Amino acid sequence: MYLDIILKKSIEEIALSIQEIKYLLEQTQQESINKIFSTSRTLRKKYFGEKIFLYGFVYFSTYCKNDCNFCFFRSSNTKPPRYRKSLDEIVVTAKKLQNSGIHLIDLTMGEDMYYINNPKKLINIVRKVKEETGLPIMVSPGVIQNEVIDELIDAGADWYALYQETHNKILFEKLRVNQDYESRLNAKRYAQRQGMLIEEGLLVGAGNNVLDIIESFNCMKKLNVSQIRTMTFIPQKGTPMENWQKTNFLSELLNIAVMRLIFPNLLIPASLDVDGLKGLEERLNAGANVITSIIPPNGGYAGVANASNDINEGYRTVEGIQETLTRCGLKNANVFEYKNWVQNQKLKTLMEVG
Ligand code: SAM
Ligand code: MD0
Ligand code: SF4
Repeated sequence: MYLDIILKKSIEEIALSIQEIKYLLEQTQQESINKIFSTSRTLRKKYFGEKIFLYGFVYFSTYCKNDCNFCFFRSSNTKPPRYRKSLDEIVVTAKKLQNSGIHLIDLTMGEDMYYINNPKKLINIVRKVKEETGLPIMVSPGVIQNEVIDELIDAGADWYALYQETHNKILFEKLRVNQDYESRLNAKRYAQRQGMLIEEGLLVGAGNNVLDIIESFNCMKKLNVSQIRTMTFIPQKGTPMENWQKTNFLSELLNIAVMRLIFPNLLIPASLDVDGLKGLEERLNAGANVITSIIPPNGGYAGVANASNDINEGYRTVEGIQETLTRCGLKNANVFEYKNWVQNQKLKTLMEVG
């Protein structure tokens, strides 16, 4: 059977053709999908054992100058909670997350003019969180100047997360209105050459078709990224895409699994932001090995795709996810294992990108 041949090639880590990847992404029969997921789990196990990495999410400013059509926090939306947390609050939150057992702090903001005009303030947040926690840090500040990237690295940032959403330029312009495709890519490339790890991300259910997705996988390969994600578009109140047809999560799940087949040794998140705790098990079973968007309850912090879902209930916490991990036969990694992975990946990437 064609599917079995493709999966055997994957297990042997032989590169798949475009036709083969397309075939995988187009599967609709549960039996075939289960086989793909099971192969993906086998490859995850080969590289990561039962260990899952955990990322704390600190959305410290929800102000944004951009007007992405898919995003709740786009500048012209009047509905989202707008806040800008103080340095002290951010540090306290990061410590709280650290004590709960996460392995990385993801410091995320909208493209907030306050920080764009005062990059020192952003750099200071990173420096302080690094000093106080010693944890690996990811920054997700949107597109920033090269000089700011340099200083963020100096302050202790390890990762730069910046998602293209699509690698179809026409669709990019529809989603990230008035933003430059190449500048976004170049910011990632620059950060990587300076020694940061980079994360690339795809949005599905907002216009990407199967061929676009395959093109994205190609670009991820060329970019030599270390973490890759797919999130399903969640329609947001008060935005132009508010009434967009809501899709199920099958395409995201298949993407997670197929990304694992193509990039078996990379980090692939299951985001709690898309479908909360209830969606975690299926994302882990599809082959994800990182859980992102762990948010402390009652801190007044928002998520991105699901701004408030499951947060104050305490479901998006290290404690909240344990039952699911156990059910999946998985466990929390420890922070040394994560730091090691990051260190090795930095060396490997620097050698490859020269
Ligand atoms: N403002 C920065 C930026 O855009 O790069 C950092 C925020 S980043 C965490 C926002 C990411 O969340 C987007 O790149 C997108 O992939 C995802 N996202 C935003 N709105 C979403 C939605 N409605 N549904 C699913 N994912 C969404
Ligand atoms: C997440 N809401 O992990 C976060 C966000 C930004 N680096 C990550 C999209 O789902
Ligand atoms: Fe702003 Fe990021 Fe939302 Fe776009 S995705 S509107 S840049 S917060």
